[in-house]
Amino acid sequence: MRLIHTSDWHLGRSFHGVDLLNAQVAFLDHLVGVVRSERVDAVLVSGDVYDRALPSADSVAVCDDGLSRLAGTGAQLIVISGNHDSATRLGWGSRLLSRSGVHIRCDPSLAGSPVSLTDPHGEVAVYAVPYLEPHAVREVLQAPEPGGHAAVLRAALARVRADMSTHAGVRSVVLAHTFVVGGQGCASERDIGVGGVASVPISLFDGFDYTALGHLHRQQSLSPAVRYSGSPLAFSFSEAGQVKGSWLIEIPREGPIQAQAVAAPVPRPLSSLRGTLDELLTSAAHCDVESHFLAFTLTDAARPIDAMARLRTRFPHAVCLDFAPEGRVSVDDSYAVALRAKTDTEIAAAFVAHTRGTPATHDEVGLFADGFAAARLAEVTS
Ligand SMILES: [Mn+2]
Repeated sequence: MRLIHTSDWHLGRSFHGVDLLNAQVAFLDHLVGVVRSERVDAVLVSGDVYDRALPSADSVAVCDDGLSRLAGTGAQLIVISGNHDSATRLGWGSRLLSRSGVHIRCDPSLAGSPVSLTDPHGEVAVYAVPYLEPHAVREVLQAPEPGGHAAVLRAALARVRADMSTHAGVRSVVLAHTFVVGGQGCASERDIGVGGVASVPISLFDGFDYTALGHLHRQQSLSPAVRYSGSPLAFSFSEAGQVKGSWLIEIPREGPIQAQAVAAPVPRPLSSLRGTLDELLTSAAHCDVESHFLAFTLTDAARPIDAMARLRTRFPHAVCLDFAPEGRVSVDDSYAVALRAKTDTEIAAAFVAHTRGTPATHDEVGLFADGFAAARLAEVTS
C-alpha cells in the first residue's frame, strides 16, 4: 500500500503581505503529479487545510479544485481538520463526499471508525483523528478532566484501539493534528498551549504501523513510524533552511514501513541580509539572492529615509525590514526579542507587569488563560 502524507497547506495564507495562493496551486499540481507517477493508493492530509476558520472564496475554490483533481487520480483521500480549520465548515458535505473517495474527517466521535483501504495483501485501516480542542471535545470523548491535549487524544486513540482489537492482523494508520513532545517547532505555527501542557507523548502512537502527523511545519521524523510531513511552503523566515515536502510511505504486508521524502517545489527561496543600506544596495555579494524573498536588518546608525522602497529597487521581493543600529540596542528589536517563544498568557502577564509595575497575580494569570481558551474555543467551533 502506497500513501502520500502531507499537511498544513494553510490555503489562503500570505507571507509578509504577499499572497501565496499561486504557490499553493503549484504545490497541488506537483502533488497530483506525484500521486500519478508513484501510483499512490491514498493521500493523507493531516490538518490545517485552510489558514483560517473562515477561508476566502479563492482559497475554497483552490481547495475544491485540488481535492477534485487528487480524487481524479483514483486515489482515496483522507483529510482531517487542524487547529486553523473550522471543523464544521471543512466538514460540510463530508458524508456525501466520502462516497466518491474523499473522506473529510472533522468529527472526533468518528475516530474509531476507520476508512478501510485494501491492496492485494489485505486491509489497511486508516483512523482519522481531527485536531482536538480539549474544552470542546472532552465531553464527546468522555475524557477525564483535567488533562489537556494528552487526555483527549488518549481518549480518541482508545476508541481506535478498541476498533483495532476486533480486526486482528489488519495494518493500521492514524492521522492526528497535535504537538508531540520532542517535535521541533518554528515561528509559523499557532500556539495551541492555552491553560495546560500542549504537547502529547509519542507513546500514545505505539502499536500503529504509521502515524501521519500535522501541526509542526518542519518535516521531521519522531520515530520511523511517527512523522510530521511539515507544511509544503515556508511561512516564516525561521524556515529558510528547511526542505519542504511530503512523505511517500510504503506499507508492506508485514514489518516496518518505508518512507521517502518528496521535496515540494520552491516558488521563491528565502534569505536574510544584514548591513548598511549602501552596502546592501551596492555589494556584488548579494547578486544571487536578488530574486529571493528577503528579510533585511539595517545597521545604519540613523534610520535611512524610504529604506524599503530603495531596497526594492534592487530586491523586488524584499518583505521584511528591521533596524539594529550598530552600537545601540533598538527598542523595537528588544521588544520583538522579548515576545519570541512566549505564550499568549505570558505576553499578557508581562504587559500587566510592565504597565502597572507589579507582576500579574495568580488570579489574573488564570483569567488571561481562561480568556484565551474561550477565544480559541469560539474560533474552532464557529
Ligand atoms: Mn499548521
